[in-house]
Amino acid sequence: MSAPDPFNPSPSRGDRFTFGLWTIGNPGADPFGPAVRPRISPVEIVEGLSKAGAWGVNLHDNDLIPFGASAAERDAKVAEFQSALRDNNMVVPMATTNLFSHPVFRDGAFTASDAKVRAFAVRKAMRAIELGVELGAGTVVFWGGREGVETDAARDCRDAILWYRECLNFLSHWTKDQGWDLKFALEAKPNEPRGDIYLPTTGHMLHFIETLDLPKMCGVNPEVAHENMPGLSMVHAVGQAMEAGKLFHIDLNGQRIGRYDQDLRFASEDLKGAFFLVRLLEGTGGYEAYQGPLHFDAHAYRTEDCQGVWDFAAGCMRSYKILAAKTKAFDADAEVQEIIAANHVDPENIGPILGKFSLENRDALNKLDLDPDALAAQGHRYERLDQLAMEHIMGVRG
Ligand code: DIG
Ligand code: MN
Ligand code: MN
Repeated sequence: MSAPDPFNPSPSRGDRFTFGLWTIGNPGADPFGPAVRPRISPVEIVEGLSKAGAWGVNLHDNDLIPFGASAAERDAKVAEFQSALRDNNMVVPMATTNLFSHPVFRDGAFTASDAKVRAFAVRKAMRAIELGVELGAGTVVFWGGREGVETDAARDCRDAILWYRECLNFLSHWTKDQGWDLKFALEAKPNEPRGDIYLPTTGHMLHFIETLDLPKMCGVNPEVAHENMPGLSMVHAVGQAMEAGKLFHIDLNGQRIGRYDQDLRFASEDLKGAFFLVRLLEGTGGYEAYQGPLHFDAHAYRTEDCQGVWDFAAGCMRSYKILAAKTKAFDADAEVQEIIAANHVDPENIGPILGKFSLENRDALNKLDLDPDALAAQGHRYERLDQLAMEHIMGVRG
């Protein structure tokens, strides 16, 4: 008989948790060994996630429709999937295209040097977007897993960026021409499976979006593992995306810095990073909360059987909810508020002077009495503040 659960954050539809068919359906193969468990089918995934309290499922086209399937096979698969969604009160918030498995994409998809491959990739994406719309998806993610090189002798990276832009522009205009109000969310990753992947971080994607014909319909889909692999902060990537109004989707998982893309259970590695990420998403620190799907792009350890896969899914959602409660307590903690307030000071209302240049503000700035030695002597009590955060995370302060 297990001990009573001191924290029972059972997930529900209102939490907006989603998983990809490819995550729960991952049979545990890796580059060094074959599948270790049966592949859980899309219908069983819908049923199991609904029971577990998730809100929806996401998919690549080929997670549901085998590559090269006939129109009749496609329609039958879609019909079966749609009835499972209805029967289990589940939705499909996001759809994406597999532009990385088939050997046709061995030299890239939107950035392949062969224009025929780029055309094939765009056409495949169009079919996947049609599938997404049919399933009710509002967001289309683009992860360019093969958009890269092992040798820069292959092509000038400026050609690759130009072709990437052309393909996304074509798809954006086509989507608008279809009358669909969809969001495109671009997902960055620095490498793997390519030696270097173009547009390797969320920051690169945020700039690239501004060079597109229809930047308003494009945002980002940052992934914890992909920002952490090169040692970058997911919190800062997501914060910058939110500040720009471009956090259209998010891939939550766990990752150890400097390793291959582990796609581990959410918060199972960098717990402190997960705490501050959840704080951003929940908006407990003051800014508006993220309203989109909370998607777990992760998979269970290869050691697991099918029950272990469901343990993995429950763990992702449970850890998110536990951290959400902890960030709420942290930001409601009077001592936390006191230390933060003591550092965010502007008794002489200098902010507006810096907020907008004018000759008047220039003169006001020059007149300010600023003593660098007095300012330098100021301590910030971040040791105590971070200890408070850690004690909330460790569960000794609540
Ligand atoms: C990998 O992180 C990628 C693919 O799984 C998928 O295209 C995308 C959607 O979340 N993430
Ligand atoms: Mn990943
Ligand atoms: Mn991802």
